[in-house]
Amino acid sequence: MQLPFPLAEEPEAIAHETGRKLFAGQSEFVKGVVAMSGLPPADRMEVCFAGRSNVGKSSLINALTGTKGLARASNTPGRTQEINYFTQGPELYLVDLPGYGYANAPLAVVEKWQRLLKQYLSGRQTLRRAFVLIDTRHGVKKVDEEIMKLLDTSAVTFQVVMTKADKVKDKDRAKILDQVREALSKHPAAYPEIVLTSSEKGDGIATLRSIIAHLD
Ligand SMILES: Nc1nc2c(ncn2[C@@H]2O[C@H](COP(=O)(O)OP(=O)(O)O)[C@@H](O)[C@H]2O)c(=O)[nH]1
Ligand SMILES: [Mg+2]
Repeated sequence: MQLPFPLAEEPEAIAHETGRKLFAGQSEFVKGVVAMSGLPPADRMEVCFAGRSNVGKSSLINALTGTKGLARASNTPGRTQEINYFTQGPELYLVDLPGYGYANAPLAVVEKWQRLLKQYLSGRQTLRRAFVLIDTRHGVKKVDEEIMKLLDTSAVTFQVVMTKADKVKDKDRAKILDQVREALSKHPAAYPEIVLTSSEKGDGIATLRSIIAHLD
């Protein structure tokens, strides 16, 4: 019997090549968006990345695009509350959502970006999938639950990407994965497959590229 929410398998040669090709194109920072009116034209497909601050989101975007320092723009103070757009070749936008879980952010700031996030997730026609990043050391936290609920109500399919897999010993990983699976089982918008990655070692990067390249 197959466990629910299995780990994504490495792509076969052809699928691997499709992913490689898509990400061989150039990546550039386009803009940081603070309101729906600032979104670039919806002229290509896009995927977005969400996760708690420090989960490894910038590192993952850099690893996917093979562009060191690309997503650093989104780390500069003042950029953290923006929806940051990157091109990946001419056919794809990679969208870096604001990191959540800053315990000390003022309520007004939190509410403002939650409103924008809600509008974005439910209103962006070309958004194909959201990737929710979860730290392999920590599993799903309460703030992750909140974004998953938001994705459920926005009817945007989301897929969990485990980050920093290199920091967790094989024997400890199974327990965390089970906690994640348990959490995902409560979310109708969860895609039934988990991607295990390490931006540091490159694990799972080709898999994620291939997954993105095969979204329709
Ligand atoms: N060991 C390890 N560290 C990572 C990995 N990904 C990110 N980090 C580290 O985690 C910290 C936060 O990463 P960053 O990408 O800036 O997180 P963000 O706040 O989610 O954008 C940095 O010190 C990274 O070097 C990984 O795959 N393995
Ligand atoms: Mg970042």
